[in-house]
Order: sequence, then structure tokens, then C-alpha cells
Amino acid sequence: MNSELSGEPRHTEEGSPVGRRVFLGTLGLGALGVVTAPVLQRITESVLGTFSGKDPTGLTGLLPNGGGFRYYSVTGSVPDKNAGNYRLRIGGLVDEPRTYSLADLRALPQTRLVKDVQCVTGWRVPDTPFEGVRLSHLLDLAGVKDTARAVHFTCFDGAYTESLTLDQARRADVLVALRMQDKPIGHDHGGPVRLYVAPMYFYKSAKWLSGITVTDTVEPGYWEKLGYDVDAWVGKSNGRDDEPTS
Ligand SMILES: Nc1nc2c(c(=O)[nH]1)N[C@H]1C(S)=C(S)[C@@H](COP(=O)(O)O)O[C@H]1N2
Ligand SMILES: [Mo]
Repeated sequence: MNSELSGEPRHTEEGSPVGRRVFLGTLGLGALGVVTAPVLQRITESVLGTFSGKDPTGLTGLLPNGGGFRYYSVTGSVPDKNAGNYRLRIGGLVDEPRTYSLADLRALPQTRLVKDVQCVTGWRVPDTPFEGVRLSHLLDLAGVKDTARAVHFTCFDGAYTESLTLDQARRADVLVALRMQDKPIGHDHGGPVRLYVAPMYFYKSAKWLSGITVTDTVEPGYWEKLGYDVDAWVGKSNGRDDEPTS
């Protein structure tokens, strides 16, 4: 969130865009100095490492509207998790809270979806395969209580959060994804497990997923507390019909 590249432009409640610099102005300069360098380094590494295969310049991910994915993280560094130490906890308003290892998740029925990825900042990657366990299946296995209305997601970066209404969470095109682009999800894309909310802007697809908590009200996620829509249907929210601002 401390650089122009890792964050998202924000909107006021009235819908008018607020530049990232304005937001940075609310942070202490000390924090800015400490955090900016690793974040930028991370992005550079990610762009050069992950995307150089598709783009010989290695710079596509830095360009507005360029092809391919961009690396996003609201934190400067994220721990690596693998089949040995990854855990996903499901709790809250459920009959049987439980913890899944990566092997547990792999043993459940897998669903593959191929759709377009759309970030609210404008970049888009068509026809991207995601594969994993339907969130609805995990909710059924846990046994959702009658009072439940929403689902909250936490991440092992220690900062990012997301939310869905229970109805949204039960859609067949919402996955706890183990694979992306027909391979295991790499660290930079939120591996080993990320959420994939196909019908919504990509900010809903929380990377480095570590917790699923069933709740009685929607608790807004990281960007949603900063003005993004909780209901992030592609094409219907977040000022996508507004004039471009840059
Ligand atoms: N944990 C976490 N998940 C996240 C984000 C983030 O900063 N942290 N950014 C979101 C946004 S805005 C986008 S566009 C996508 C980017 O995914 P990618 O890095 O695989 O391209 O992740 C989403 N999930
Ligand atoms: Mo995004």
C-alpha cells in the first residue's frame, strides 16, 4: 500500500477518486521510508521473475493496461508456506470448526474454472484457469449455523482480509484455489492457497488464504474499509463507469 504500484486507487464515499499519494499523506513519513523500499523491490523481483517469460522486457506488469498479472501485496514481505506448514482454519458460526492441510484440500473434489481476471485498476487477463475446492463444499463440511450471514477471510501476510455474504460464498464459481494457470499457485500469486471469486474484481480473491470465519454480519475487508465495494461484481461497482483518472 505504500507505493503507487502495490496499492489500489481509492474512492471516496461519493465515488470520486482519491489518489494514492493522498492516502500516503496520512501515514507517518517514517513508516513510509521503512516500508517503501522492500515493497518496490518485491514488485521488481516479481515482475522480472514471474512475467519475463511472457514479456522479454520484463516490464509489462509495470505499464498501465499492460498484459499479464501484476503483483499485489499490502505488506512488504510474506512468509513462504508449503505442503509442510500450510494450514487453513475454518471456524466461526459452524458446527465443526476444522483445520485443513494442503494434502487435505487436495483430497477434496476439485473444480476448474476458466474466466477472465479483472483488477479494478483496469488490467485484465483473459481465460485464466483456476482450480480448487468449492468454498460451498468446505462450508457444507463445516456445517453452517442458521444465524450465519457472511464469511470473512484472513491471510498469512497478517494484513489482508476479505468478505463475502453467505449467498455469494455459496456460489459455484467461488473457489478455495490450489492451482492457477494449470499449475500450483506460486508464492507471488498467493500460494499455496488463495481465494478465487470468479464473478468479482480480483481484489476479492484474497492471496495467502489462512482463515475462513463464518459470521452473522459482513465485516468489510482491507480495501473495503478504504472505500471499495463489498459487492464487487465486475462491471457494476467501484467507479468503473467513471471517467478514467490517469
Ligand atoms: N493477501 C492479499 N491478497 C490480495 C491482494 C493483496 O494485496 N494481499 N491484492 C488483491 C488485488 S487488488 C489483486 S488485483 C490481486 C492480484 O493478484 P496477483 O498478485 O496474483 O496478480 O490479489 C488480490 N488479493
Ligand atoms: Mo486489484
